[in-house]
Amino acid sequence: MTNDARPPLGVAVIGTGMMGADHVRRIDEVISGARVAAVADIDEGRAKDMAAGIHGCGAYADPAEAMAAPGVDAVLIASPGPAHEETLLAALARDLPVLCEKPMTTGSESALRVLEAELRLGHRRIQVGYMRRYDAEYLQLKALLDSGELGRPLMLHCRHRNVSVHRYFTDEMLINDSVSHEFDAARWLLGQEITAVRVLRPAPSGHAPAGLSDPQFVVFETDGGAIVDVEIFVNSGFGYQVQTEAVCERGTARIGEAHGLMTSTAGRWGGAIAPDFLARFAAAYDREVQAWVDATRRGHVTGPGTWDGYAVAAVCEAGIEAQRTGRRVPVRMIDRPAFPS
Ligand code: ISE
Repeated sequence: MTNDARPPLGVAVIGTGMMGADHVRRIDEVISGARVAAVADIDEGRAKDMAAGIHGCGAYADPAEAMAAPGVDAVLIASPGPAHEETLLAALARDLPVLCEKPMTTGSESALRVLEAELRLGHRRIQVGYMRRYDAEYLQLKALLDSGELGRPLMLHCRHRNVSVHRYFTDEMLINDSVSHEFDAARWLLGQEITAVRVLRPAPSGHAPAGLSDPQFVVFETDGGAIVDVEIFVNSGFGYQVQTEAVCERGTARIGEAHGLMTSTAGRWGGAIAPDFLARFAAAYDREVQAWVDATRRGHVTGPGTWDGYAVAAVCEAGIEAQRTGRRVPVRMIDRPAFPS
């Protein structure tokens, strides 16, 4: 509880699928300083069902109507990626602060249009939902690397494993939906931009759906001379694991080992592996949305922004070309513009 006398931030949540519904619950039940003022979903019935349980919450099929609804001060976008550009541009036209789930948009050209619209507005408005930046272990690793205690980071070894994905999951989605997290996290951890990407593919697992090459091994270079490798395995079958090891000049550091409760019984020892990203990153999502609400109420944007959304989109494009051609593909992106704070 806080003694904050200011009215809560009224949030319009756009998209009430798995992620949107989780954020509605989070704003309604977990975090402070905000309330769900409106929800929008292409399936209006679903929006109505969600709004029914929340005092003073309107339900809409059209995101623009939800953004214009009474009491809306800010927008959380959790609709499918292809719908993001239109909603983001509409939010900027209304000068509303936004937290947008990744991907910011699908493709670097549309990401650039959003970035330029924000630059024209003259102040930052958009935060992109790269929640790993709010995970306690990622924050510890970032602080350690920034402190210089281990010397210069030379390499990151990353593993990203899901239990399973739906059968329509494609090779491109493996880059855009999954490895995009490591693209952002590596840029943030190292404070460097990614310059080239390569993708290697072992013979696919027998559990991979037809047409999907799973697992894959993505290797990328940065402008600071570091190398990052990512094993992406989206049908691992056993749990959700996200791990990173940083190899530095004077030592190494690892996160994501999930040393929670350990039991020893019946001749075995062990713990549990999270089933999915909502469970594994629950605290990170809570911290992310709380930080966004707090910063927004102070009139700031503090998290990853449109430059990060654009840079990751450009790296994803190089990654998809590398997947298709088997070659090392340089990342093509504009120079970073001067951003208003
Ligand atoms: C999903 O879209 C996510 O964002 C998850 O964090 C990631 O682990 C998963 O592979 C993606 O499909």
